[in-house]
Amino acid sequence: KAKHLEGTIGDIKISVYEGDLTQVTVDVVVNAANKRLDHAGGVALAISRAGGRKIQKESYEYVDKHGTIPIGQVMHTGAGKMPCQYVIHTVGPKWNNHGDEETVKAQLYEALVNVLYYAANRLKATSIAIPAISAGIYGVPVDVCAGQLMLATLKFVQSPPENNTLRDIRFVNIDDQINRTFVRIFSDSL
Ligand code: AR6
Repeated sequence: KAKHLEGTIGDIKISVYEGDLTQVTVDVVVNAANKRLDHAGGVALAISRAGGRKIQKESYEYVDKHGTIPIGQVMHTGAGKMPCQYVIHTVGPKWNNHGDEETVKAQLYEALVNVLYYAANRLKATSIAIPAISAGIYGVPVDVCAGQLMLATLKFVQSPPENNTLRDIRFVNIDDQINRTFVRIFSDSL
């Protein structure tokens, strides 16, 4: 089965591949955070370690000043020592806390829609790398996650903001099985 997928919709390239998000050379890397921006596990810990102390420090300063981040919302920090410029932190839903599958799906969709418009409008980013938000510790089934992230990407590429800068959207998964599921789900639309 394929491990790499690439397609173009309008003038935006979308790709899915296996890799370490902390090593990708893009403008923005997305973090699957919790509402306190406590980067203690999963991809959040990997990003926090790779970037250095600055990322956790800026994150706590933000929460001290503005409070916790609601599910589906976003903020950004610098990227420290990573090759990217910025980290957009978003809070995905937990699979078990809700019981309502449709709510979880809507929240995951909303999270990535917010990430993509924020990257384009606020950060004027040209490229972005995205993990399987909520599909690790938060327990959302990988196919459900991939489906919602695909729908959010389609929403963005079909109605990009005015003067859109974002041309390169990547889904980067460190886990081979998760990556293969993303390739399978995204191949329906790419
Ligand atoms: N590069 C790419 N993907 C990665 C990497 C990496 N370096 N490391 C892990 N993944 P998770 P969540 C994948 O658990 O479910 C944290 O503690 C991993 O295989 O990081 O949204 C936060 O602080 C999985 O597919 O995010 C929150 O408390 C995906 O990243 C909580 O976990 C997401 O898994 C958020 O849980």
